[in-house]
Amino acid sequence: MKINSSKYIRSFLNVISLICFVSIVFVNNTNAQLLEAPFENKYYQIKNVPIPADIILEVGGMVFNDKGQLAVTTRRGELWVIDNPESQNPKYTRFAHGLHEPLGLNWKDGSYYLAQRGELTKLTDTDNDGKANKYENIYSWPLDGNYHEYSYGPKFLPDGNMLVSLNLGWIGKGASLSKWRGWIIQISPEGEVTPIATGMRSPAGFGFNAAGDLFYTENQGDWVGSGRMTHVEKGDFVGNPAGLKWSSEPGSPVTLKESDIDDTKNLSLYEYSKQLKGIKPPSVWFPHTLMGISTSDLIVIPEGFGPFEGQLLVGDQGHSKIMRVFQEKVNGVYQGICFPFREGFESGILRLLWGKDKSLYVGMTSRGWSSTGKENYGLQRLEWNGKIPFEMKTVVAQPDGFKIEFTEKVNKKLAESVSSYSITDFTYKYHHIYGSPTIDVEKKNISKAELSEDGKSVRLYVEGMRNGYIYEIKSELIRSISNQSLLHNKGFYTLNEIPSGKMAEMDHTNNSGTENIDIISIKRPTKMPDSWANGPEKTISMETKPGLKFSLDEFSVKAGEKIKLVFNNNDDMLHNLLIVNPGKATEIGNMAVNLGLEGQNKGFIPESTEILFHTNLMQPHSSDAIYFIAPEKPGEYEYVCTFPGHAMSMRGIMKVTK
Ligand SMILES: [Cu+2]
Repeated sequence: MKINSSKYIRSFLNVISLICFVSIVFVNNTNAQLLEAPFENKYYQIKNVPIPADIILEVGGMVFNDKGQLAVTTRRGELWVIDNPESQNPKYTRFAHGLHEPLGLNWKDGSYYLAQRGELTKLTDTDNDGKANKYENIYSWPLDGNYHEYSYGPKFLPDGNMLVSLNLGWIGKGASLSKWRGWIIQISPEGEVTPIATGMRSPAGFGFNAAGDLFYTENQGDWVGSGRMTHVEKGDFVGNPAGLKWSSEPGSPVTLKESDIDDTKNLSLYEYSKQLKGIKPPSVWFPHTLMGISTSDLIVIPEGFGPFEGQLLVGDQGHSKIMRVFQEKVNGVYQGICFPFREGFESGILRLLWGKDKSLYVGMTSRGWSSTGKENYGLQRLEWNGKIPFEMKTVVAQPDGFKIEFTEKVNKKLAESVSSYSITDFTYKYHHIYGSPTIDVEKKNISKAELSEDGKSVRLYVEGMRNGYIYEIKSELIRSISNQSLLHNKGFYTLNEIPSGKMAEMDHTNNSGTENIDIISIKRPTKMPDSWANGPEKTISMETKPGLKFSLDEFSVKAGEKIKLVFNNNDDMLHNLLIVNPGKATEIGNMAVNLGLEGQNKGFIPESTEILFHTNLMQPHSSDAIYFIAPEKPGEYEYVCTFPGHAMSMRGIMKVTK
């Protein structure tokens, strides 16, 4: 194995200290997020694949070899081969070790192929002893050593060439610190490289849809308002400008330069793509915290896994859940809708793979990244029991609305009542800032709902359809003819193209989102009161530390003391800090999650008298200072970050003493 040893060590140390998955680690520990699991379990059951106690199976890649054995690479650099993974007694054999965080695995013609951090490697067992003895370097790419330089793949193209996706590094923003970081590149079996597309930030999942077109999934971050998936074709630029650093290199099919990209302030990526040629907006957005928080693998649903053949399943690392995606092509452009599908997995989902028995293998890891599922790693299977869930099966765009197809016949009276539905559209800003509030939120008027003759589809007539917006489509009051409620009653449709004819006017002036989410509130006193002639009596300096924690677990103040609290968000994700009454952190955290679409605009600060003071919702590497008088009543007050998913771990105690 050819590895530049000094870089290897440097990078390895960074891995040990790594703080986050693709820089977004929004765990959601709220119980609210798991309410659907018992209902989903009536149709899709999660089964454990036993893992021996001495194996730390932090899944990075998974593939079945031609003997039907399940092969798994781990973030610890091992490759395990598992016999009978569907049984209660699977047999694990270590095939290789000493690999550098391989986050992908494939198999072809008797060899494994995997992306280590710095190279594409072929592993072969030439003497048939069950262990790799031939390590071939197919191609090495340079590494800076930054912890965030994850590498994924490979995926095979029909012609035998391979695709690898390369994460950006993170230096307070996404940065392409070495060549082709932020790109998907193609590598031939002989090691010849062809760059394909850039604009990737954290491309943990990529693969092909049923038609064989390439898609990749992206995680929220700088220039990326929310998780999303994008159809990738050669020459595309898909959003994060850091990788454009290399667009002038020989072989680059991308013509845009980094300097071509403006920080648009108020435009969505879609709107900007209409102004600047060469930008590819996503086919489907996964609204942040509403669908998931860190998008991972994508895989086509085969026949025999419910009524969704040909659709896609997409994993979410931080929410330990799987989403379902239906896409259509309008005017040659992909667009479609995402729905919740199955939550409640035991750790953070990174990899999805179909078994021969039509069960879905789910490979998981959350060390340093966190996830709703509490385990550090895991391997589970998802089985379908043959029962058809009552769901919105597909949603297709119409010139003036949508057509929803259900998996069963629906109650006609409810289906034809417009009040059974609600539709709201919105979008995200395209800017250098991490994430985005939802902007231009508009509740739509549904003028008519028509049930089809077969009783399974409803045509909704929606006024004011807007290209480039994300549509939250809820069918809360719909019932099947057997009076069932929908298993999931909402989805998010990304409308890139309104089909034929009628085109709604786009209004570029109505960008009402709050810039930088500067929360104006008397509970956020950022100016020292004039009466504090001698300044604060005590200054508390708070930062973050890895694992979704504040730097201080507790601090003490005296009742009535004049306090300056400085919160320096030295992390690579968004955080806030709220001081709340004793025992109220969990309740306030849940209220923040329930703000839904409005959450980010409000800085995830709910309205409650239990909140005493709070900071802004802080961008990475920014700080906020607040001035307040400590409560007169002694007690153990709490402070908590209410960014969805953080509240359970990111909290501490403010002891107020006499
Ligand atoms: Cu936080």
